Amino acid sequence: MKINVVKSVLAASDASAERNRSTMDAAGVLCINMLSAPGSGKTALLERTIPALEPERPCAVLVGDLQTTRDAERLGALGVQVTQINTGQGCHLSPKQVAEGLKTLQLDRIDCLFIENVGNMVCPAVFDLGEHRRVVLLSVPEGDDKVGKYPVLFQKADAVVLNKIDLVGVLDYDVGRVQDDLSRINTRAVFIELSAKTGQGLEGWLEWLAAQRPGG
Ligand SMILES: Nc1nc2c(ncn2[C@@H]2O[C@H](COP(=O)(O)OP(=O)(O)OP(=O)(O)O)[C@@H](O)[C@H]2O)c(=O)[nH]1
Ligand SMILES: [Mg+2]
Repeated sequence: MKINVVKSVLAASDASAERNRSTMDAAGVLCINMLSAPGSGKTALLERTIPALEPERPCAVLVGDLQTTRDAERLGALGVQVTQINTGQGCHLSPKQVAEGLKTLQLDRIDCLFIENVGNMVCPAVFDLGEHRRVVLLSVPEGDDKVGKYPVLFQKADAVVLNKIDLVGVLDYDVGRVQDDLSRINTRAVFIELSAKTGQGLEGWLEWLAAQRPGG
């Protein structure tokens, strides 16, 4: 009897992610995949983070958006290596796109690679890109119900960053509700509150980053 097996798209994708991880391990690069809804402040947080890490920990960024090089222009202004990946209609970055992106970077010149994923709370969650750490951003204007509504995004997070805390009072945001929902989904993730705009809480984020090493 002949049995046809269709191999999982995700299995092929995971193999590609492992190759990316090996490439970065060999270069001693820590890779952080940043995921969130559009506009949560991924680029704004990187604009704060990269100058705080450089030059001791040289950085690069792969940034995914459907169209435009706007984020690459913002991040390139920091003087670091940046490659924009335009996904066209794609709602997430794939490990193959990241592999192509890696070829454009001089990995031997960096310690830390940030991947800014396409803003989307659903699809990016299921794709391992070969990162060492996964950071999920939330932001106050999105509302305090999102962890409960989009649990898959948070399940594999190593850190959950609540951004735009400068707006907590204005928008009656219940941080306790978010932490409550998170405690039911992921007890491992560190929860960091900050404002990429004012810089409030940034030190907690930088301390967490400083403690991360590839493979560690
Ligand atoms: N009030 C406030 N606004 C912020 C903060 N962080 C970012 N913003 C604003 O939020 C908007 C979106 O920020 P981005 O950094 O572009 O968000 P993003 O997650 O990179 O967006 P995409 O790449 O489109 O998914 C910008 O207008 C920022 O100025 C913050 O801490 N407080
Ligand atoms: Mg962005």
